Amino acid sequence: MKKTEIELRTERTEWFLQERFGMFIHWGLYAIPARGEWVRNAERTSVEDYQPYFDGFNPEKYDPRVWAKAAKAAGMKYAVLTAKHHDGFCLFDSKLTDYKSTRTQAGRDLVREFLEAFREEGLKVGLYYSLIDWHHPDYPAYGDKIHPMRDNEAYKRDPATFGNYLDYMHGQVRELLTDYGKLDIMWFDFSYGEMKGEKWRATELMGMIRSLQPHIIVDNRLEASGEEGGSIYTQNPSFYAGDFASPEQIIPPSGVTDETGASIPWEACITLNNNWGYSAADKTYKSATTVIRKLVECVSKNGNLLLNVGPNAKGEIPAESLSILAEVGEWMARNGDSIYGCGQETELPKPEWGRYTRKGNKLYAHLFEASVGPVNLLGLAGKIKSARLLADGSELFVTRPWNAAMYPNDAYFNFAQPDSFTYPLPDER
Ligand code: FUL
Repeated sequence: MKKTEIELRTERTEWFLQERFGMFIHWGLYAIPARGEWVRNAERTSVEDYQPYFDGFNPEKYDPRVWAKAAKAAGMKYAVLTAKHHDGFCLFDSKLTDYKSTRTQAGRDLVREFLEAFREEGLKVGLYYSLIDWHHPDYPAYGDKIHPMRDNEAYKRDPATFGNYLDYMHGQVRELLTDYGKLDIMWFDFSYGEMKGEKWRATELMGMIRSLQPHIIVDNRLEASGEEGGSIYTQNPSFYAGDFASPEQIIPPSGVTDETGASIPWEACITLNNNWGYSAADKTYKSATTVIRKLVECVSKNGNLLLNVGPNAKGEIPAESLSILAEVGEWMARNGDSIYGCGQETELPKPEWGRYTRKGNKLYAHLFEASVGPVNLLGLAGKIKSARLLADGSELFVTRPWNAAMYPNDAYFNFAQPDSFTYPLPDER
């Protein structure tokens, strides 16, 4: 029998739901001005005034093997690089444009090198591709509410020529899916207002993608609009609605579900500071603890975390980011069992001290604070076979509350160190 779209999606996303943690990489010409990836739009820079960044692009320190090692050491299992962001600059050797890294001083196909290096480390690989293109002459007069580039001559042209842009965009996606081996994720960005779905010729595009790389998973932004931040899964099972929802800078309060309440694959993409692209001045880095808690929170709601780094103009991931990743990696090395292959615990009340993640009959308790008293395990009385500290395997003493008569269903333990614990439950429920 022919498989349904939902069944196919379930098959395609199986690895994705296991692996849970990936690296997002925003890199391009905007690393030179170092004021974030929207700089050209935010500062209303003309094509001509942006040209020096193309002319001066020479990331001598670019060694994606270093990036891949940092991602792997952080416990990440996949990575997504911006093959083209909104400024239109291509980090790959597209035959359809000269606005590409191979025509800069770098003279390198940055995407190809990224893919090779990350595959070499055993990571899955994805490419981000911007539907928006501020450089292409036929990228249109639509959408000026979101990116008012009207001062630019290119944006005053007849929108009828938009078809040329769509041919170009489809052609580049074809190149990426044909010339670069097996890709695991295609990450489109983004739809807005009326500009969604068939305005991108999405059915045709998805048809091509599925015929070239049937296993690839695609985000939902060919359809979910920018006003929604791509956050809202459209609940439309039409096949270009994508394989996973892509909430941005937010972890949805109760995960992402379809109209029946069933969990839908989702991935929160979150920055390490306040920018996607490199920003020299932005030092608002999250602590490793914050990052770990966000990861735990995502998994506790059946989601993934795609954590962003913005390499600089030389091609280096900022030192601040590297040190956070290293710290996250130390935690993952000890506690990764509570992340990989884990998902939501659906039956117990949400604990007041942190979060649960769950894998089969194992329940992982993530304490977000040092306990100064009993750690209450609501609803777990009589259900815990054994409890152990995940980091070193030592046993934890679980008992009934002193006022057990008042709380017949609950258990608790006393412990002073926040970390992850594992509780194998008596049987698979
Ligand atoms: C947004 C883009 O506009 C940002 O620059 C970034 O790429 C983020 C992941 O998606 O919609």
